Amino acid sequence: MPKGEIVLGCLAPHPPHVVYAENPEQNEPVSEGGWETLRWGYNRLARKLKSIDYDALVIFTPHWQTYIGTHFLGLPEFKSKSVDPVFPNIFRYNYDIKVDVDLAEKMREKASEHGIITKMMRNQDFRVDYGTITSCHMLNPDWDKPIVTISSNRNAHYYSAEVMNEQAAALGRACAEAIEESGKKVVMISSHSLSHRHFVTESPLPEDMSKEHIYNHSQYVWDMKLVDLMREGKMRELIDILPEFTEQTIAETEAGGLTWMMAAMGFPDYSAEIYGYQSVIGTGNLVAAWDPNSVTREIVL
Ligand code: 2X7
Ligand code: FE2
Repeated sequence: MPKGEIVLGCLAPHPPHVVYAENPEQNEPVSEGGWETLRWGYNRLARKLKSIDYDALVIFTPHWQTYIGTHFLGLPEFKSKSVDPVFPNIFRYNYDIKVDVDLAEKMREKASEHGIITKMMRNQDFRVDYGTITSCHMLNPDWDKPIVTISSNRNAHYYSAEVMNEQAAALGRACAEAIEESGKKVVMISSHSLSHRHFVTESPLPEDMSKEHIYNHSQYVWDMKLVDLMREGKMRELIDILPEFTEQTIAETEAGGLTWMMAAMGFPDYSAEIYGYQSVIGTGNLVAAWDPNSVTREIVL
């Protein structure tokens, strides 16, 4: 059997606003659009994914938080309605998700061998988080590939952002080994925003773009520093300064997703593809991808 490989890594933010703005049939609320810079970037990355041969999407999400170990979805199908607890007015999404349980089990096994506490989620009534649904919907609206969802163990809460970085990197290396042994072609997804200071009052019409703006200049400058490092292919340096970034911008990188994905991909030293950056309720959101194949790698923006 040929070795499995990671064929693409995606940074895929999950404000439910972008799904709301797309008006897919699965989501009950109806919008007049909004957040086009982010959505059009997502649409372009989704088109690239259509041109890539892969077996599964593996996603790490900050909105499935586990405090004892790292958990993996462990049943072939999860079907229910996901309601965002903060934004029930914009996200009530009917989902039917297929899981690559073999791959999930292999990742759990490898993580366990690396000393990480792990568990499979086998509760049929478990509600899949909106982070997973939003990022996967935007990258693959046809939902024609199975996924593996990995929870975020809250090391940053228990210990520090530095410990989070180390633990997430260990999990990333374990997942990369599992992918290699599985023989599968996998797309990795790190689902989160960058800087995360947000508005405390929602505008009467959520998609009123005259109200959407960056919340804090220092946070914006930090986000742009990260984008520069991504463009320059300095991912090891970026991950080294991530604890400081995370603390200063209360960023969603606190969950470990970006570190997990970069460690799994061997800390790329080539340029990331930048697809778009936009504020959603003041948070900084970047759509980006790392393509290990130099023939298909593009300068997008
Ligand atoms: O979870 C989120 C997020 N990360 C950013 C913006 C808005 C809502 O939800
Ligand atoms: Fe979030």
